[in-house]
Formats: sequence, C-alpha cells, structure tokens
Amino acid sequence: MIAVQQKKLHLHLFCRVIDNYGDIGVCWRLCKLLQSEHEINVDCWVDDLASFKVLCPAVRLDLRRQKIEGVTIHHWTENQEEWRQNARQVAQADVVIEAFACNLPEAVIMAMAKSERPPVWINVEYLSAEPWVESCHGMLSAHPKTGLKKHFFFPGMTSKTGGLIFSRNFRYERDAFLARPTARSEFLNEFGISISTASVLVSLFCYPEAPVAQLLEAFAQAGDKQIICLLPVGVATADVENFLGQQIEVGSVYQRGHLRLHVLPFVSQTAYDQLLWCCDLNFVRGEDSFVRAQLAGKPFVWQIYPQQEDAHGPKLEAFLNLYDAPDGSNLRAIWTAWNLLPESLALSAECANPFEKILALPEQMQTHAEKWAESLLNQGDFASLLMHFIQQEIEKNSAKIS
Ligand code: TRH
Repeated sequence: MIAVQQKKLHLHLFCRVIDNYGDIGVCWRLCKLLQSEHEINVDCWVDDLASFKVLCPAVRLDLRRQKIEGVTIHHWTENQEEWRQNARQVAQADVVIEAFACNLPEAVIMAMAKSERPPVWINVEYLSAEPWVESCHGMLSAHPKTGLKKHFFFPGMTSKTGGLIFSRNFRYERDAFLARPTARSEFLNEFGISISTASVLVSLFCYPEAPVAQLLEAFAQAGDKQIICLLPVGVATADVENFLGQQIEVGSVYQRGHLRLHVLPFVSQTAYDQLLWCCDLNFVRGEDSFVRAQLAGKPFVWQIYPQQEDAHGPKLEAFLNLYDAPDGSNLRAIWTAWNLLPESLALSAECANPFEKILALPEQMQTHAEKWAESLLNQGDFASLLMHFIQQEIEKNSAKIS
C-alpha cells in the first residue's frame, strides 16, 4: 500500500502589539503549538519586535525575517512597496489569521481576493466570559469590498467556544512538577528564595492602577503568617517603592512586618507557568497570565485590562458568574476591590476590608481552582479546536472548487 503524504498546511498569522506584550504573548504561544503539535508551516508577522523580545529574548531587532523555534517571524512594517511584493505569497497560504481584529494589510486582502483558492481567513478574538461569545463563535462575515469570507474564532471557558491555549502535555508536566516534593524549592532556589512550610507564597503581576499599597499593607500586618511576595521587575514599581520608602531592584529582598518581598527578573513563559504552580495565590492580569493562572489550578486574583468608563466591569462580572466561587470566599468582594470597580463600595458592607480576607483564599479556593482547571483541560485546547475548524473550511472550499 502506498502511503499518501499529506501536504503540510501553510499559515500566516498577523499580530499588532498595541502598547503591551500581552497580545504577542497569546500569539506566540499559538504559533509555537500550531508548528510543533499540528505540523503547520507558520509565518508570524509582528509590528513591534522590541515588545516581542521581552517575551522571547532570541528575537533579533535588526532582522526583517528570522526563524525561532521553527516559526518564521517577520517584522510587519507599513512599507507599502514591500507589501506589494509580499502580498501574493501570503495569499497563497492555506490559512491567514488576523489576531484580535488587527486588520490585514490592504494589499494582502486584494491579493487574496484575486486568488483562485483564497486562504481560510480567521479572526482570532480576545478572551471573554460574556454569554454572547458562544453565539458569535465561528460566525461568518463577508468583507465589504471583496466579499471574502472571514470567520470569528473565540477562545473561551465553555464547550461552545474555542477553549484555551495549552499544549498536549500540559497536564502531565504540571502534575509531575506538583508531585515532585523538591520541585518548588529547586525552582525558588534559582532565584535565591528559601521558604518555610508556614509561609504563604504569592506572585504579584498587575497593572499600575491596582491598589498595591493597600495589599502590601495587609500582607505586612498579616497575623501569624509570613507572606512571601514575588514581584516581577517593572511591575507596580512606583507603588511598591512608595510603600517601602526605597528604590527596588531585581534580585533584592525587602522586609516589612510579616511581608517579605522578592523582586524577580522577567522569566520565560515556561518558567512563568512553574512560578504560578509554585505559589499558593497568584495575582494575574490581562489575558494570557489570567489563562495560565486558571490552568495552574491555584487560587488567583485577576486584574482585568482596564477600559474607559469601567467597560471592563461587565466582563469581570461575566467571569465571576461562570467561575461560581464557593459561598463565603469573599472572592467577588476581593476582585471588585482589586479592580477598583464601583461595585466594591456596595460590597464593602459584606466585607469591610477585602484585602484582609485575601489570605484566606488559598485555603478556601484551592479545591475549586483544581476542579475549574480540570474542566478547562477537558474541553480541549484552542489550537486543536482551531485546526479542526480550519480543516472543515478547507474541505468545504475544495468541494466547491472540484
Ligand atoms: O501584558 P498584558 O497586560 O496583556 C494584555 C492583554 O493581552 C490584553 O488582552 C491586551 O489588550 C493588552 O495586553 C494590551 O498581560 P498578559 O495578557 O497576562 O500577558 C503577559 C505575558 O507575559 C503572558 O504571556 C505571561 C508573560 N510573562 C512571562 O512570560 N514572564 C513573566 O515573568 C511575567 C510576569 C509574565
């Protein structure tokens, strides 16, 4: 019998980095998985290589094109002459992904419209727990000028969405790490951190708006526990320095009352996962660290990306409704206070100083966090669900042509 060799699919992904590295954080994870687990040839176009380099130090700022971990990375510039040359090559791909509605270059859309077999065009959307996401997942829209088909593909936390990004062996790696008695101390030792069993280990990744001083004060005053807080460099620096009354630097340790604060370097995405697995409680933000904290199966506090006029409030609320924390955990009061949402005033009647209650979360939320992670992992991973959707579209398009 002659084995039929399937042609490797070719995919181009476009990502604009607004003012942060979060969007490329999500896209880089996705590109690596599509390349390594689905055997796709992946070309990733990024407009801001410097932000990308924060996450992936191998990135070179002087190259227009480079290959890292099997993914071809291009510097996406506004040079229209270059686009006239590159557009045809992109239009010949099997799939084009536009991340977070970043708008493809006009020349690419025009080249796709001229192609006999245009690529499957997907817009990968931001993560949201709002109920409307389920009905918009997979939805089709026609490009107004060309009539080209574009599908919206949503990550999510329910079975009617595209799931979350994680590798096939994620569960195995996490569980093996958590089961190895020395894994935590070995990981922490690399940063010069030693802990006793009585201490509570907390990671703190947030936006500058978060009420960090209030939180650190609550940690410093914590009754009988020692709180070890791990702060990535560059996070909430002004607030932390004000609180400590001194400048902070990477690798240094600061003590105030029951609080011991370590300033960590920015670690790789793989090490950041391990950091989350080590901690009893994780403060996370935006999209990607929020997802990693959920998958870690550890209690967490989420600071959503702040938007004008508190537009992020309903999004936070939608997640809280889905997450359904056990009664008596004060999670809602703590999260709304951490996000400075107006509802926190109403909730303050129930929970006078939410930050004083934070240290109860590791115990109250651990079982729930494990179950939540399990349910997410059972829903299937984003890259696999996306590839299934793409294959179906390719088959439909081929059937139309033949
Ligand atoms: O950087 P962020 O604020 O990203 C956000 C969101 O993506 C949001 O949706 C978008 O609109 C906004 O940017 C502009 O936070 P996020 O999403 O958690 O991304 C941070 C990335 O950094 C994530 O991939 C985890 C990673 N990380 C490390 O790799 N090492 C570290 O030491 C730390 C602290 C983070």
